[in-house]
Amino acid sequence: MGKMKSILTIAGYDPSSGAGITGDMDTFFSLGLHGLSAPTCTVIQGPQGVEKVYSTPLKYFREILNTIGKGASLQGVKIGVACDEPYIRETAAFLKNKKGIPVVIDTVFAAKNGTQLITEAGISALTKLLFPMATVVTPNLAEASRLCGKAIKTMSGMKEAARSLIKLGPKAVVIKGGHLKGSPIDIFYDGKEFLSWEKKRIDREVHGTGCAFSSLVASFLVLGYALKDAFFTAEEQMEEVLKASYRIDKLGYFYMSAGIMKSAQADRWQVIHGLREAKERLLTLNPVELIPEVQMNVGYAIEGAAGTEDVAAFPGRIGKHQGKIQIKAGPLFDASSHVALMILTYMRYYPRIRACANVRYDEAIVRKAKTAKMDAVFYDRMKESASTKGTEGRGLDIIVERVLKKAKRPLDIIYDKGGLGKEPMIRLFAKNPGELIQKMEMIRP
Ligand code: PXL
Repeated sequence: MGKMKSILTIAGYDPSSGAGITGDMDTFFSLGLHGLSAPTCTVIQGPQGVEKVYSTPLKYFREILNTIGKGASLQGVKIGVACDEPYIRETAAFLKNKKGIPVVIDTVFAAKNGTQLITEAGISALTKLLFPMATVVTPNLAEASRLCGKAIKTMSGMKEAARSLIKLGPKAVVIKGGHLKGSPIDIFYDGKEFLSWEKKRIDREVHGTGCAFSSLVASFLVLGYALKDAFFTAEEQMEEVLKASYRIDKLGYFYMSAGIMKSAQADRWQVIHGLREAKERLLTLNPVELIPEVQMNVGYAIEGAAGTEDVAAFPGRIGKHQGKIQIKAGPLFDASSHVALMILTYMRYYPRIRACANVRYDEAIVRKAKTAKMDAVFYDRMKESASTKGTEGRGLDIIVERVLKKAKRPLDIIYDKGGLGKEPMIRLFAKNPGELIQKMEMIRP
């Protein structure tokens, strides 16, 4: 793999993984950067907010910086909660030996509930010692107001603040206007031009947004983006991650994670990719003998699927025409309720088994499966009570449920010989579509 780019966050430790170091790591790793950290303090908190703050013994903090400074070649630094003057002095000394790499300072002064996260002496040391070394500083309206000594409430006030903050030494200033009346707008100023980004207002309190934004800016700078591009790209990415924010308890703040968001996106791609490969294999192998009257479908669910929206299949199903397998469209998510419900039911018992296809019933096919040592269990639909027949899709997952519950082991095949007005059917299960197709080849008459 070669050498990985590394970025250091000097910030507070949030045990709930929303803000600070734990949040910053999530951002760094999600963008393919290796994250290192030096905690200035531990902020005791959960989704209900900050309770207490304990600063890191200065000696520990110094030793962490010394060791990291000697051992790792860093490509960027992000600073969050700076805590107090001594930590800022150590940080400034550390940065003196790291000239030329981007330094993003998120001026964190207080938590949402008002708990102070930096001392007055700290604020003054931050601006005097660290602002001149900064590539970007990212105050919100309250922090910019505190730094400029007057309340900022309007866009022209924000611009005036940016002009005065740039004089303190950073190459660029981003003022976050999330609490502006009317549209929330962030502005960027590099001493030459103003840029702005109008944000979408969201109706939830998300913890750690400031940390995530500044980590994104720092990460994009490490990745080689120009200042303006880092600003815009961080804003775009924030919008995405905020949309995917979630709660970790019934009440309290929402959390956000670029890592979780990206892993979900990657999972969905992997599922689509698996089904595309299956589609190619099916077209090549052309197992028309396995297509039932009602046609076939092949479904594949993401890890931890919660509903049919997490299961992909082929819309309009897989049929045959003039001796050839015909796949009309897809794969797509939420494209089949039958196969999807069977997979979701199966996954409640065996979460690793995420693929299913329905196959034409034939005694010879079941015999071949058994000869190949597949575990096939018969379900008698004739014995079904009227109450479970219900709608088509529902019946099938109840079959899966009943058979697995009784079998107490994962099965390759659950089949039935039909019922009133129901075509007999074989349901084939596997970990993934590749394994599913292998099984189809094994049972093909
Ligand atoms: O969101 C500001 C912030 C930053 N860093 C840490 C925090 C908080 C707020 O709680 O705990 C460590």
